[in-house]
Amino acid sequence: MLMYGNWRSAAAFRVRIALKLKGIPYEETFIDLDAGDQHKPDFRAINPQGAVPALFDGDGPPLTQSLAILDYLEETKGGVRLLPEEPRARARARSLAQVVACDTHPLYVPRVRNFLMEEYDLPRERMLAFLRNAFETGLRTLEARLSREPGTGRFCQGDAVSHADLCLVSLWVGTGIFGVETAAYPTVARIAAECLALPAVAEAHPLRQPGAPSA
Ligand SMILES: N[C@@H](CCC(=O)N[C@@H](CS)C(=O)NCC(=O)O)C(=O)O
Repeated sequence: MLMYGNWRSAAAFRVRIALKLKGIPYEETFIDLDAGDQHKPDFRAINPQGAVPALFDGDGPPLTQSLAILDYLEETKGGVRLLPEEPRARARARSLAQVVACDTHPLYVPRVRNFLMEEYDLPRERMLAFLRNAFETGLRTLEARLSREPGTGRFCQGDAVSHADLCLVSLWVGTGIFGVETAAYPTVARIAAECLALPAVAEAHPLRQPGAPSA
């Protein structure tokens, strides 16, 4: 498989973890989002949205949108299962995943950050305040749910890793990258630590990818 990604991309991180957990070999081509490579015609031909990840599996057209890719891998590949069988547990794992991937992450991607600074003349500090509010809103929701709902176990849904954890840890790592305060989210922190202790997650970590800064 060939994935177009970026070291810092939370969405690419989620897919990278799933590929590693399932033992699927892949290569990654890095798209420099800071340099605007996502807007170049060559990449727009792959994903007209101008966003990573995009994943090629064999000769078919590229797969895009991390949650759709995670579902595709779950439905077509063997290896570790990343969604529970039981329908309610599965719905809960997906619901937690969507809190991150649908309602939180879209608020701090480069196109939004750049738009705020370029179109609204927001100084960088105010843009970062917007970004941190997005993180905090998502983290508060996760903390409230994970600390109270009986479905929570070692991981977000019971004791097995699921799409919810891939999303949670992708958000968590972003708190370090963007300097978001995390003391108020102990349950999220505990589950993120469980995820980061897994070799597949550690190998997929943004800071371990080519192009990443050393810390
Ligand atoms: N909902 C999409 C988000 C994709 C996305 O926005 N990726 C970011 C990096 S995490 C990106 O490539 N952004 C480019 C830009 O905003 O210009 C997914 O989960 O795959």
